[in-house]
Amino acid sequence: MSERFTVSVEPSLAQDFDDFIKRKGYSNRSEAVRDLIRGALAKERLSPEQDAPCVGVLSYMYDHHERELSKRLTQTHHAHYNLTVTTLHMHLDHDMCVESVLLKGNASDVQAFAESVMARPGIRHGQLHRIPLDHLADPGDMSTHRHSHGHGHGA
Ligand code: NI
Repeated sequence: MSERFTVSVEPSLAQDFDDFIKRKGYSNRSEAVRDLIRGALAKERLSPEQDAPCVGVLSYMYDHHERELSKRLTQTHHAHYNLTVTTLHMHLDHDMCVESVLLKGNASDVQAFAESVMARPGIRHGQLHRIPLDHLADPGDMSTHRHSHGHGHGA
């Protein structure tokens, strides 16, 4: 079931929005508005104040010949086994690797872990995407993340 509501905006804003919809490829205004609402709500849920449970997708590129880096990355992942669900590794060529790490935990823990990886020397193009889980029927099922948040990261 959908709920309908009417929004009034000035003509120039409506024109800008319609141009945006065309550029992004939305089929209609409703779909675009739904995405914008979801985006705004998700941003708030992922804020430090609300710190919702979330899944995170962290990806980055690195040179596996940097031996210390590979070793330390593995150590970091093991130290946070409660956050890291799985890692996909792609050998791009003789030197470079791309990894995509699926994370599950509270928004702030996922963010802190991702930042500690992305800030490491040798890590390139690091990026984190987080999706809040509170729309799920059972958002509290954090099977890989049993402890409460707000602690240090010494697991
Ligand atoms: Ni590789």
